[in-house]
Amino acid sequence: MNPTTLDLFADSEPEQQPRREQIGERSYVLRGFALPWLERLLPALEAVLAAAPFRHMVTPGGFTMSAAMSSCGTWGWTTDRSGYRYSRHDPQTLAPWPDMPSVFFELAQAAALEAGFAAFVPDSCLINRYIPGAKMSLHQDKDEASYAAPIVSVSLGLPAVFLFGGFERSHKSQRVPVFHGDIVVWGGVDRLRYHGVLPIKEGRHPQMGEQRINFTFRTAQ
Ligand code: MD3
Ligand code: FE
Repeated sequence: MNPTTLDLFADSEPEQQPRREQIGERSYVLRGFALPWLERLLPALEAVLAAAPFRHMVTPGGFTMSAAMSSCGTWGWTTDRSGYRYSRHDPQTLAPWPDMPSVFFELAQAAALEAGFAAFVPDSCLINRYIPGAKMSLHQDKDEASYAAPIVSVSLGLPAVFLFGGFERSHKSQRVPVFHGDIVVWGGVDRLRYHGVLPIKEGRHPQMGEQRINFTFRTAQ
């Protein structure tokens, strides 16, 4: 290689992984999208959890969910023996759910835009905490008043494998690994796809410790 050829490569960047992976017609994984936001996101998460601590909720069938949950925003998703619903109040404290921190809202809106969904206005953020062994069985998100808005999911801490299924529970699922800082966005024709989370493997994340935290942003009303 002569010096002229070297100069052509002098300011080239190392090869980069694609930052946006399409997993469905209108579903994307945005790798590492949340990382630059964490410095603002984590203190805001602490404040929400101080007002609305994680708790385990019970399904209508009487099973205790393995993921612990909290919420912020106008509407919090809850479940108990009488069913799944969105509520303005935390059933444990009887107080309104904490306001959605502006950094949560801005991150969710920026991620939706990156995936082609303009003007996403989430009014609900469900916060799920998984310890090793915790999982979420295959389900559809169907408790919202409209399915026009996308859903934005932010993963922090230990890695997980998402099951990304079809429109019937029996359809074969893709397995999509997600890591600290990744965001998954889906909407449009993919809005009602079955999905779930395989049991979290043992491990310790350097910043988040022995847990995975997921934010699920939705427009409930
Ligand atoms: C659907 N939580 O709380 S969404 C839920 O990791 C929930 O805690 C997940 O499902 C969690 O209702 C985050 C997972 C997900 C990922 C990709 C999908 C759902 C999807 C793609 C299409 C449809
Ligand atoms: Fe879901």
